[in-house]
Amino acid sequence: MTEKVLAVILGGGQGSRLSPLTQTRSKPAVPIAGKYRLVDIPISNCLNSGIHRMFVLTQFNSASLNKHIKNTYHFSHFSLAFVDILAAEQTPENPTWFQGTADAVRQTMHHLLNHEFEYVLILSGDQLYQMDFEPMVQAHIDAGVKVTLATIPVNAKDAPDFGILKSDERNIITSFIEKPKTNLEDWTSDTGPEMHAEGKDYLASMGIYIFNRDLLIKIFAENADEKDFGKEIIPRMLTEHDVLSYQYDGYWTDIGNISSFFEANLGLTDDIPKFNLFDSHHSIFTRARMLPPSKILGTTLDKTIIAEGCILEAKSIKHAVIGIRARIGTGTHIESCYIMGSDKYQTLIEIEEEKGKKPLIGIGDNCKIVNAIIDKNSRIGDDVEIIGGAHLPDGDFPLYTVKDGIVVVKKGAVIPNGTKI
Ligand code: ADQ
Ligand code: ADP
Repeated sequence: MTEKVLAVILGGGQGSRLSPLTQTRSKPAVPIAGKYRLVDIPISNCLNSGIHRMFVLTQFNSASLNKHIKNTYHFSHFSLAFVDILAAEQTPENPTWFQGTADAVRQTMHHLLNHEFEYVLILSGDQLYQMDFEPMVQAHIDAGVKVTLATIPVNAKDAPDFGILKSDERNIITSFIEKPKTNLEDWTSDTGPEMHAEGKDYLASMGIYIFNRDLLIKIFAENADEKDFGKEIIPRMLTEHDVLSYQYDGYWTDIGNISSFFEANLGLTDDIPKFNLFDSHHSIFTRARMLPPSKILGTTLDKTIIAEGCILEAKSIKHAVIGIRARIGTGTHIESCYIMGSDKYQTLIEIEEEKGKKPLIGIGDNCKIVNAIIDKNSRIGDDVEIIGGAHLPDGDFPLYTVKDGIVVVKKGAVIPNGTKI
């Protein structure tokens, strides 16, 4: 696998769907599950599948992404392994940013071609799943095809958000439509009895592709105006080649917008989470930070995961993900929240100096926070109420954004004592 496959992780376009989390950082650097970043998921899946050479394509490069990759993924000098970030570059031939998923790969192809490989595995950067890519590569080789798509059964509600396809008895795709809005009934497939029982009658593209090296070079040479895999390249491939559908039946979810990101994070607190961080065969890797163990004083905790280095004095924390170095003051209630934590601790001297002048980093005393994402390094004062829910209309404000009833407090925001949202 290591020598045959090169992975390309699509790190995100404008990132507007995950805004404001992507206002100051690139999408792959968005913190997830208390201590990881989005990019750790596809990278870990590759490493667990024996794929050790990866490019992360990103629209804009951020200090945090570089630092995270540089500090996390260290390989032996004697191995071929690497994780390299390729940010959209302006060159005389390419005066613009990446115009779409295929354009991103096209514009960085010259970097890929410096390496030896037979297959390119193209992955999205905003999906939560633990998939072994080896059987998919093997199925691609065994079928003798030049393009393979990973596919997954979905229900009628989700189908309009995906590329939907139909395939024949050899799993060769016979038709494909990107995000169908009408005539869904024409697109049902035989997804198997278990999937039908769950109402998952449609076969969706997971946005995960394998291309043979030569074919990818040819595609880009011949069709310079095609910018997107789902909209343009895949539909055309069907007319020219056998394209294999590799059906995956494990847990997989897109986390490209605020509500799916929020649900996926809170889903980690389920009794048996669908995305299992405790599975040693599918470890998710991240930066080893050498943080102290979390300290909890007088807090009632329920259905909560807590990362390292936190100081929690809250009254209660229920159904929540608490990220690294989070500090939560006495008398505070937290429910259904993702608190990302912070990048540093304040020193005792800083705390003394700032006390009474501005809220400290973290969440103050006697607050009530429900249905919210609190981005890193924010300072939430005392007696603050942030109550998200269906009653709140969507909107973007200087300190926070509301999307689908979820309040997202922006990175580094200072929320004064007594604020009510
Ligand atoms: P979408 O997820 O809607 O559909 P898209 O927005 O093109 O597709 O993004 C795919 C991935 O590429 C995402 O991780 C995104 O962040 C990244 N990306 C997008 N534009 C980029 C750019 N300019 N530079 C770098 N990265 C970029 C696709 C397929 C569907 C399929 C779904 C499954 O088109 O057919 O069903 O994925 O999620
Ligand atoms: P993120 O994408 O996590 O929100 P950044 O781009 O700010 O954040 O980078 C985060 C990294 O920068 C962290 O790993 C942390 O070490 C460092 N960092 C950020 N802010 C500070 C700070 N105020 N003091 C020290 N280090 C910081």
